[in-house]
Amino acid sequence: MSYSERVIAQLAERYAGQPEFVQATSEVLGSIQPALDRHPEFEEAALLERLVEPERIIMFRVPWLDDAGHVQVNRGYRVEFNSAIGPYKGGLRFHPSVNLSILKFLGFEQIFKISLTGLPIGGGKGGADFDPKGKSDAEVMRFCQSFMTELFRHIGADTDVPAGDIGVGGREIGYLFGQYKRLANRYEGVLTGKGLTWGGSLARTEATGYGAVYFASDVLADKGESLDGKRVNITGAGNVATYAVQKAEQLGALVQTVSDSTGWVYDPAGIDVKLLREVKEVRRGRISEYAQEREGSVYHEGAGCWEVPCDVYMPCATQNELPLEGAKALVEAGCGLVVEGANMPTTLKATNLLLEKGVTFCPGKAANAGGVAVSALEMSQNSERLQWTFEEVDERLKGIMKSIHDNARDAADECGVPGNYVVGANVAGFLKVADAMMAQGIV
Ligand code: NDP
Ligand code: 2IT
Repeated sequence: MSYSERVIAQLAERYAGQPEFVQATSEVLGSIQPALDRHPEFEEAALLERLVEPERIIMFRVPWLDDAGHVQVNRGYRVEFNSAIGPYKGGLRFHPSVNLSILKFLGFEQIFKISLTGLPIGGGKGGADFDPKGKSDAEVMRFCQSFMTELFRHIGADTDVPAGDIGVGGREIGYLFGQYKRLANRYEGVLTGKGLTWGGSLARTEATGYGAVYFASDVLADKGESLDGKRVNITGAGNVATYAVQKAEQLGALVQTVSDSTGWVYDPAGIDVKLLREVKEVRRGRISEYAQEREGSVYHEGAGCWEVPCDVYMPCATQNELPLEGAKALVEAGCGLVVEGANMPTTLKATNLLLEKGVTFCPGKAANAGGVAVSALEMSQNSERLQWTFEEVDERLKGIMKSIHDNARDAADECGVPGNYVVGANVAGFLKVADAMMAQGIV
């Protein structure tokens, strides 16, 4: 048994109750053996055994009062996974499905994603099993204040810098920041994704979606192609999906689909971003409202964006949303490129099928790194108390995505698996963290 296989087996046994965490760790460890072969010293230092255990996990009670005056209680978490290359950094997710398995998988992915950006930050993730859907602004505010009342003692601009993720956008970051400032009596860049009048960075809202599309463009450019005229299917209708749609359309693509947790929309004329933002960002409505208001578009219940033939598929909603049957449909319809905007949206079986059939597959830890990269740029702007222009941030984002792409491509070549961005991203991300951990001793 190889070193990575042994650690994967230990994890599967120890964390049998944490399937998403086992999935994410198996995917990474299962692809870095070529790098481990070149570095036998890693095994002697039990590097993988240390890498898969979070440095610290904080779990706490979040009590709050709903509008009817009833007491509600949720579970809050922060997984401070790895600080080898900088302060913990990663989003907060508010969704009823949140549990330790999901946050550990997200925190683990975050370590390598951040390493790939080349920026000096570490990996973490947090959140709560709170559902912001259907709650009033006042309820969301009371929840955020209670959540931060515990979290504030564990975070800081040089310690741990949370941001948004599913269910946490500008509104939630505002309430969280307000409560942090009140408790800590410090105005510092402790959260990213802040509003533009109080320390936020231009282009942070757009960064993840734009970055994923820049990554797709970089992959296509290597093949002498571009997004111009390509049929693109996007899933999700939140922060990542919306700005992926916008950038893909700006680059000449026809974006045919978007979705939410209730259903999906096919719009043969191309998704109207203005209407999408009105329905999702302003009204916080359902995607079915888009279809009701947009002539020629069709609404379907459930999941199924893969049913519409496309050239490029970009899952931008949530983990394991693209199952094997979806991957089969994509292959049969001739889709050549899958770019993950979400974290681990493709199941392991679906990923393996796509790779086997020669579909170019870009894993989230490379393709969606634009969000956290611009978060790190927001931290830089906060430190120097300046705000850069949209164009400056966007140019840096493009440059970072290109360098992630090139590093992942080159690492895949070095491992003898050209075009395999899964191996390339995992190896390139891993080696930098491993080097830092080795230098810092057994900690
Ligand atoms: P949002 O909350 O803005 O949007 C999430 C979207 O995904 C919504 O359309 C939501 O539908 C859908 N969704 C959520 N959960 C499920 C589910 N269980 N089944 C089906 N659909 C679901 O989140 P983001 O756009 O910020 O995040 C999307 C993905 O991108 C996540 O995987 C996140 O981790 C990842 N990501 C986000 C980054 C960021 O900067 N925001 C950075 C990098 C990655 P509904 O409204 O019906 O719940
Ligand atoms: O998954 C992610 O990279 C995010 N949710 C963004 C994290 C961040 O710190 O901006």
